[in-house]
Amino acid sequence: LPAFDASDPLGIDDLLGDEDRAVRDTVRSWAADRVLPHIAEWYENGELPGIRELARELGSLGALGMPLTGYGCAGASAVQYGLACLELEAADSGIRSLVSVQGSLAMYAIHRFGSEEQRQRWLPAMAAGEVIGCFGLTEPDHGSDPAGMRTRARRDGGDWVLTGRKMWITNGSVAGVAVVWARTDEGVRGFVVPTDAPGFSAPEIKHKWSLRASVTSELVLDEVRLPADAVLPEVSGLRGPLSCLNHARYGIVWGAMGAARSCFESALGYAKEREQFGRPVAGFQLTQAKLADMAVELHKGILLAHHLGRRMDAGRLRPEQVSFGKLNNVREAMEICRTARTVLGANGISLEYPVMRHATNLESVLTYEGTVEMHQLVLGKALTGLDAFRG
Ligand code: TGC
Ligand code: FAD
Repeated sequence: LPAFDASDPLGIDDLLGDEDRAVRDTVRSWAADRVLPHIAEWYENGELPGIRELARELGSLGALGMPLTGYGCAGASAVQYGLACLELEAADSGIRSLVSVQGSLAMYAIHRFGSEEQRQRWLPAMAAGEVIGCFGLTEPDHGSDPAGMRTRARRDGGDWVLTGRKMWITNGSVAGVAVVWARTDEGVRGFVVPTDAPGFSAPEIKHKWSLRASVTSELVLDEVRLPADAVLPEVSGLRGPLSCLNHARYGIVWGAMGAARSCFESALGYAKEREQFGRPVAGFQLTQAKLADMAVELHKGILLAHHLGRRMDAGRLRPEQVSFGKLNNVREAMEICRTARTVLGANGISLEYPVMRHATNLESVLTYEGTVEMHQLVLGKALTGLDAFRG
């Protein structure tokens, strides 16, 4: 029998091929080199300095729009994209967010629903990380229920004119292009908005106590005039943005386990070193129970992510299954981080260790891309056939 591997107790590595391992190891070593030495400082300062350089490096790695094909994208498998998300979020959720929004939301929207001209214009530069994208769906008064959005696009001669506000938009202030969803006379439509368009501004949201190493912004659209071909031609209705969300949520299923792995490793290492009552705290049964439970949920979660990845690669992944994964893995990741925090005692609250940073990040991850309650209700509807969203 192979030896027991504390970092892979279920032998999940056996599910990977050589290329999968190469993707995982490349992203892991990039994050170790470019993110981990600085992340505590960035987090403390509430900034992501050098975001444009980081984006270009992520582009060189092929991490932007990774599973998309053509237009400079890597054409990787869904499993490989997932492995990359896990490694990036093991460094920090903010870095995975940058990649999710760029690839799974902004680029995916243009790739799937855009015209050939839109794809040619934006995707190669976005895949290279030369242009950063953002995705504006949420509004100040409409988060979980985007069907109520107020941002409006009206036709004026051959042009579109957009007016409204989007809120909590990742990458907003640094984006060169925004995919903005707006109400029109023909239902909800997506618009590709160059951020230098007159009337567009993206003030950064400050005072966040989560996702501090991530740019989060408001988008203000004040009579932004766009040409007729700014609309994404291939979709109308909420199916457009919600299809993009499936892909970003899928990345989070993996990513959350990265944050959890980092916390587990931190707790295990600490418990073996830290002595109390004359012995390592890892030797106490109560600590071992915590470590065992954390390992069980961590590796179950990774296995679930693999399963969903294989379904996505086979073209058989249903949105309800993505909800299943996001609901479970983010919730369990939070539990793992909180338990890890207790194992580290007072040091658990220090930025010297990654645990509290991951735990506070996961508060956002639990809410964005559909709150935990939305995913419970998606599953509840699938299980019962009854829609509990509206009264
Ligand atoms: P409903 O009536 O059920 O559906 C409307 C239309 O959409 C279709 N649809 C989907 N299509 C693809 N994938 C899905 N997951 C879909 N869910 C629904 C549906 O078939 C229908 O199509 P059609 O053609 O028949 O019209 O919609 P509803 O109004 O009842 O809402 C359902 C609900 C609540 C699940 C949905 O609104 C929802 O998911 N709300 C949560 C909103 C959300 O997740 N926002 C995320 C914003 S982006 C973000 O957070 C980025 S953070 C990124 C980062 O930094 O990492
Ligand atoms: P609300 O919808 O107001 O919900 C408040 C509470 O009520 C939640 O607990 C919710 O689950 C619950 N609730 C609502 N309706 C029901 C119901 N029917 N039944 C039971 N409970 C219900 N959005 C973007 O479009 N693009 C981005 O790039 C983006 N990035 C983000 C980055 C960060 C750091 C954060 C924190 C958010 C980001 N978001 C983004 C917004 C995010 O998607 C929304 O916050 C999320 O969808 C929830 O919306 P809300 O905050 O308005 O909460």
